[in-house]
Amino acid sequence: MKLFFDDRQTAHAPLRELHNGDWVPFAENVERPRSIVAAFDDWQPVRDFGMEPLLAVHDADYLAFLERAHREWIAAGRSGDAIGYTFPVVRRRPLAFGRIDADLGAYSYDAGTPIASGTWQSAYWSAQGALTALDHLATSGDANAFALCRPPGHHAGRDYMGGYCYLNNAAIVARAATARGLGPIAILDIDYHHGNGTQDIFYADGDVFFASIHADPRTDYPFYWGHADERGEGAGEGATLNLPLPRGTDGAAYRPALDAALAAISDWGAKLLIVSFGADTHSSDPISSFALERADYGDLAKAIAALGVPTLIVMEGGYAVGDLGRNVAAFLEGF
Ligand code: OKP
Ligand code: ZN
Repeated sequence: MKLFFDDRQTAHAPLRELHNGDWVPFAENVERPRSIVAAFDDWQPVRDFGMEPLLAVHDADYLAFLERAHREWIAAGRSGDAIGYTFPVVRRRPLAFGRIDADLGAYSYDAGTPIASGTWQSAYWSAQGALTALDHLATSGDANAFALCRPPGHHAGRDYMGGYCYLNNAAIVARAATARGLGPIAILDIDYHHGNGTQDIFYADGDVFFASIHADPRTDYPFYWGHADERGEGAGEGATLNLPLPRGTDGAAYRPALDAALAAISDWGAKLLIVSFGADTHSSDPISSFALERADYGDLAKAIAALGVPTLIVMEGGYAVGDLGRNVAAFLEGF
């Protein structure tokens, strides 16, 4: 399987995040991609597909904000990472008056997604890596490809960041694939956390099927999305499938949910599968509470590969940096 990564994805290095009312080291750190890079010998270069595929998913105003936000933070006399503190969740109006603290709140739904000096550069190349992997899949005849996306993407929506995510890599490649006539497309999100940004982008869209297996949002981030009764709306009614599982879920308990998601994807008639893969389902993950083991990842991959559908894997979470590279390798080797 061909693997795609660009070193500019390590420019993003926020120092800390707000966690349970205190400052802690930023969990989505550069040791993550380094651990995954070290687990494989051969990486392919990332190509630049420009802004157009990003604009097919995200608002132009939001992208412009991401690009300038850290410069404005510094211009306002601040140091360190840009983090908002006021979130206009009540009757938000599209006000724009150039105040960095107002913009940080308007374009995010949490305070755990800081913007550092290298954030835009890394998010941009993370998305380009996914697009390069898609291009490879579409032109090589290979059955699968892997984009080491970092920062991750599945919590980012059309005009908001959140959950360590800025650009929704899975959504960007799904739209690009649809534009290339590679559909019908299904996205299978097997990160520990619900992919609320991806779900939101395609919620009323009948062209892309979204299935997610994740920790029950009644106990886990992002709380407000990912409940089993969320099934899509309008033209997208029935094209969203949420399979929440309790804390403590191990490989055996995970498997029926995976089989249900794969059956739904097969029924949908998907011709291209995008997997949002998070290794934060592992028993050793410091911020998550499932109990999958390394050997389980090979089994999941084999079940996914048995669909017989070309598959593009994009990296989402996974924070046990000591195990991360080997866990990702176990998953990819299963294909
Ligand atoms: C991103 B991905 C405070 C809580 C914030 C956010 C979790 C984001 C997970 N530290 N936690 O889905 O792995
Ligand atoms: Zn996650």
